Amino acid sequence: MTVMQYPTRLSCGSRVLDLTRPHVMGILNVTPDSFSDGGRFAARDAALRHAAAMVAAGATLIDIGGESTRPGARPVSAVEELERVAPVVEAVFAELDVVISLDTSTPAVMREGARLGAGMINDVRALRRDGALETASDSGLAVCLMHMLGEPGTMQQDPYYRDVVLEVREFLQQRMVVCAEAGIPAERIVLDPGFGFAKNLAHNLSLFRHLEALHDLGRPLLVGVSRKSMIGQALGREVHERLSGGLALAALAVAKGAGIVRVHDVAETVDAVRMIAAVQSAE
Ligand code: 9MG
Repeated sequence: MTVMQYPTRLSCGSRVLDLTRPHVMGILNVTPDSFSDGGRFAARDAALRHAAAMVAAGATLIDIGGESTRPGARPVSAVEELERVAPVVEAVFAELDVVISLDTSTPAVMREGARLGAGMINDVRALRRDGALETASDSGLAVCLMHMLGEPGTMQQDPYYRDVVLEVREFLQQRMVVCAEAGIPAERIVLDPGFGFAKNLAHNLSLFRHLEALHDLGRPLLVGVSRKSMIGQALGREVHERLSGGLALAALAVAKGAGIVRVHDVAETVDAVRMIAAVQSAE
């Protein structure tokens, strides 16, 4: 089992994450197909109830996103994205003791989300949209930089790597350099290899097997594999049948030293992570 040597705290706005133990991040999608029945306030309240249930189940971060990153998803305007996430960020910050992670690449959403209480920016584009670096820098928040080639709409069209582990590592290292130049120090950064983003099954499996190769970048790792197609492809399972595969991968990620796992099924994942902690703290 892997014991990591990271700093023990990650400052996330007004809240702090204790990095001496692994964390479970609950996914809260606020796209129209998730909580839209019954109007704006009903949608906000339903999202808040779901967030509260995930926190009660042990999530210490909630990742709130208003733009789907699935292949082929319709792009949304900054205004639309903000209308979806802002009320939910505000309500979760007011009601729940949890770190709010904002799943966005959009500077206007980062700025307003930070004002409303978000503690982390989770950007699948690793701050490559115009203005994102400067906005994230000014926010003072923690930032999760994820690896992806291209855009979500087209990223799965024949992705190619000579050496996926090396290239993902180089990409993340390079983004850390760019971040440092923009005033985002390493202490604010979390790194994510981006499972399922511009990667086929062989890439995903190889990257997972060699996850430890990212540790010497010196930052906590976030792993998101919950219900993803790599599980479907490896096991021949539909989306609703991927819990066991997802739990196995979440447990393996934590055993390999990941600091945060991003999941839909919080209660089950928290049990798996706690079980690993129990073994790791034994004599
Ligand atoms: C938004 N989102 C979807 N999948 C993700 C993953 O694997 N990592 C991060 N950081 N964000 C993700």
